[in-house]
Amino acid sequence: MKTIDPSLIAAQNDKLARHVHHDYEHLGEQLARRNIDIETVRARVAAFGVAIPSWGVGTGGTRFARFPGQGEPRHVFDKLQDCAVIQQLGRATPTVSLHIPWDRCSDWSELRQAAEAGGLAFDAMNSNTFSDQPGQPLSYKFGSLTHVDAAVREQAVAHNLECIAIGRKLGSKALTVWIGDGSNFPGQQHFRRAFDRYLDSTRQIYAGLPGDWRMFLEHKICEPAFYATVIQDWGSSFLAASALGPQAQCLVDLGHHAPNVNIELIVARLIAAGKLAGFHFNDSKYGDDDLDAGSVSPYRLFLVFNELIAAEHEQATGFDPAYMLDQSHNVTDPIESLISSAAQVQRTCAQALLVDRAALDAAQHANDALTATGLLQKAFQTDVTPLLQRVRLDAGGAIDPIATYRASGYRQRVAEERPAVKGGSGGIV
Ligand code: RM4
Ligand code: MN
Ligand code: MN
Repeated sequence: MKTIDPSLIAAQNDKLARHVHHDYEHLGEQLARRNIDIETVRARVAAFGVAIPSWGVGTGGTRFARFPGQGEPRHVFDKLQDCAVIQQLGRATPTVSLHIPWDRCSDWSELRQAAEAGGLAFDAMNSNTFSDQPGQPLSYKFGSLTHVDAAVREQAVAHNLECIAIGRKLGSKALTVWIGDGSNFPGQQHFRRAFDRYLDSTRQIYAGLPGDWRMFLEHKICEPAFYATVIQDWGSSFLAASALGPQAQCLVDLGHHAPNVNIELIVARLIAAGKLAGFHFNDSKYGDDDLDAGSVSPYRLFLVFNELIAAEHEQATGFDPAYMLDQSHNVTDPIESLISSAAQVQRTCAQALLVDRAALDAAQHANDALTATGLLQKAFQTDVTPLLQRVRLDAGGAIDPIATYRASGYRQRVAEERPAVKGGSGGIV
């Protein structure tokens, strides 16, 4: 697999390594004064990983248009190669989350080998019953797992079972189910019956889940159903996950909520119930904008991580969230966006590790709101850049991954090998 020449990474790192060690030492001293051991934080951050969505390495697009970039991946092998570059430089993305049928291929064992060669493994499998594929017998125009016609539901169930079968070949351990089912007009759909049909269909999928797999139910407030969506919020998702059983949990995509919804509170509730599956990280201003994680509201992301690190600290039962990015890159090189977004998520994890949990407990017990909130801000405002740089350097990545990527000429190289294909690989809408 042709990725970046390691000697280029080493040469780029050599220019910066001295400063990184110096800055790291300085940060270590500052943290020591706060009774924080930087080595402990570094080890935890080094173990943190977030999955790359295979669809994220292609240019996304909106409902209006898609403006493809140079060297777009033509198929899943190209996508894996791009993911390998992201991991090689950033060292925060050891896994890839596939989307079927966008990532269909004729030889899954070859794909597994390609992933291993690129230092990657497979995260959750994603099914797609929100669009019709060429040659598909029945349409999902009016729904899939909740369709009024049992034959359409059967087709959608079978597709999900096939995703599990593919995932087993790849070493995946989870299936993410997001459906666009719902209604665009009041009265169009019988709410309770549609939800019952969802339960009936997902029970059949759940029954096909291997014992060591999890099923992630992803909710979304609206789009494509703009009046009512069957699994529109964490409440519906939680009801379904509870009805299905312990292997079913609720996945939180940050963009799938109404503006201003307190997502960290939802996260806390799901943790308490042992039902937090994990995340699709992205950022938004208005809706499911799929902007780069932490690009608009980094403090909101921090508050989510504050809940996660608190749960880890308190050893909450059944707490094992899966982390994935889910973004649509329209105006940037997707590789650059994914490297920097993964680093942003990793940064936020590091910041949340700096919260003085004992002091926060004390402030909460004393009803000292200002001290409590100040403790969160203090952690959030700490510049952990040297720590992230050290983590990358130690793992063989690039201290400055974007600069190294640009210096490598990778995009220009693949542009020559990958001629532009009109209407190529699917993006996010
Ligand atoms: C949806 C949802 C799913 C993603 C699709 C492409 O809005 O976020 O997770 O697979 O977009
Ligand atoms: Mn998502
Ligand atoms: Mn989405």
